[in-house]
Amino acid sequence: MSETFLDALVVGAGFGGIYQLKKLKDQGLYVIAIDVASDVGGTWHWNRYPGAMSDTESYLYRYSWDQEDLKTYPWTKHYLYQPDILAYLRHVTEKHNLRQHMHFNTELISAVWDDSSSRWIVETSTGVTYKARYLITALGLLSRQNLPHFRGIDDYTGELYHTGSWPDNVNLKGKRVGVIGNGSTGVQVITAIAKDVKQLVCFQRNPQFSVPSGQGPATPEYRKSINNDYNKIWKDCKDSMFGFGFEEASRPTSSVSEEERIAIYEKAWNRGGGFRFMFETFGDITTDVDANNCATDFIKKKITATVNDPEKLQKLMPTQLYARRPLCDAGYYDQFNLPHVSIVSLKDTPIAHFTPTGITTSDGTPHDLDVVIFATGFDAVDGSYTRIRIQGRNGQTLKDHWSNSSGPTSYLGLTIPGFPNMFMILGPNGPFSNIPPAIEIQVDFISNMIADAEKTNGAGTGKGKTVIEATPQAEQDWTEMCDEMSKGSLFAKTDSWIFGANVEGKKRSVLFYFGGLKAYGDRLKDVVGHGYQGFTGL
Ligand code: NA7
Repeated sequence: MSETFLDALVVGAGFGGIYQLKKLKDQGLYVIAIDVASDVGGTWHWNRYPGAMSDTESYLYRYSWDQEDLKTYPWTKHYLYQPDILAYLRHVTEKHNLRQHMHFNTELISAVWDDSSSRWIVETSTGVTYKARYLITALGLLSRQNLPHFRGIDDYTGELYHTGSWPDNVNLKGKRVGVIGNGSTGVQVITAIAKDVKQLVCFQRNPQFSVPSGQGPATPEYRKSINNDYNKIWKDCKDSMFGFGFEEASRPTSSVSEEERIAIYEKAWNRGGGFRFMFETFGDITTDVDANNCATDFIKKKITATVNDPEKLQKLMPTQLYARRPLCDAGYYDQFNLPHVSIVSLKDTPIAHFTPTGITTSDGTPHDLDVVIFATGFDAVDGSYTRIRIQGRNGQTLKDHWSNSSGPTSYLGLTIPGFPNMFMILGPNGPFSNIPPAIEIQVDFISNMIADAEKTNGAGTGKGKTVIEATPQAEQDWTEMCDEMSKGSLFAKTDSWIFGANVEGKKRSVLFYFGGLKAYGDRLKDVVGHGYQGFTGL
């Protein structure tokens, strides 16, 4: 048991935590980052399943602030696989000497605000208590696994994995494998393992739309052109809605002839990229049902042209709007032409129960399986928070605070009244966009705010009493605006983690700010320009 007094504690050593740690170190604060994992990486430490890949293009799935690194750090494909991203994050950690300020295998057990000392008292699994003036949580959007319970699951004697905590050295070769779930993860894992396994049974609740990823080698010429343009690329990225590095279309679907429309879809299909297909072709796919239908007609024809078996085709054919997180793949639908790959529609025959040897569906069919893979996603966004005890003023926990409102709330996706000096990276109602640039915008804001607060206290003295807190009104206004903004989006009309509608018993509510990255960044500048509007203590 020991106590460590800190200026700031960063919780999490993924993309957000690494950058936050660096910023506050550079500002002269005494700061430590902790992580339950044994090393850096966050999401990319845990999600080691076969085929795990970021579908943000390589040149933008990184930090923008190290110019030298941007131009020299090697990448050879248009998208990065999990090992590439992990290697990159380790490299950044080493290059900037951050590891010495990180404590791994350290789980946050509770964080309690102490009014008398104006510090967060953070208990950890190692027995060390941190007493920090600032608490910055970089817990990740997608870190708490969704593990649905099925009857008899404890009796199952085969191997069982969730993709979000994939162990090393899993061998699927020659085995009978079942995969539950077909979101981004399921599509990636199914595509990656299909050829190697003896039998693959895909348990699918709702078919989704997936387009080709366009993964492939990035030529030296391509890399050179990116390098020459990086300043503009990052500016354009942060000035865009979604931050994926392309110009988002504004033209409505109906503004072009049918022939032209098909040509635009076809071009996007051949180029590849889920975000590109959804946001680079037409500006109204996710806001207008007719536009959405035009896009889905096109994708459905592609699925039909790919899948040979009429029964499999019928099961794979989506019936909902194209308004979940867009998916892309490296030949997902093709895998179903392999005779040993089958699909079970859980809409028709739900999982009845597990048995010692596999899964039995409601029609009584036993599926004998050596391995079952849960690609069932995450209790996203607020799920990362409600699993731990974070207690603010007056003994109120974050869980209480959120259960008293219509859902998880925040001011700017960053702070919550009653939880002073606590800042969330990617908290509820932060921007719906490519993650690394959103993280940078938030970390820069938090760091500047802390720097401004420290000016009156003297950095590193550990004696500061600055207490920054969002006002309840600011939280309410932000939440109402996020709610209102989301109503125009078709994403709100489909059930997915983006609205908390994927986990049994979870309240459906808005979890993102849908105004886009630029508007979000502008709003933060505005808040600063108005003397930290919506905050007290500065
Ligand atoms: P997702 O996108 O939430 O997908 C989870 C999948 O698991 C999806 O197909 C779900 O079906 C399915 N699921 C969830 N619960 C069940 C139960 N109880 N029974 C059967 N099937 C179930 O998670 P991912 O990991 O794929 O992706 C999450 C994000 O990570 C992704 O958006 C990227 O940003 C990275 P459903 O469609 O809900 O019917």
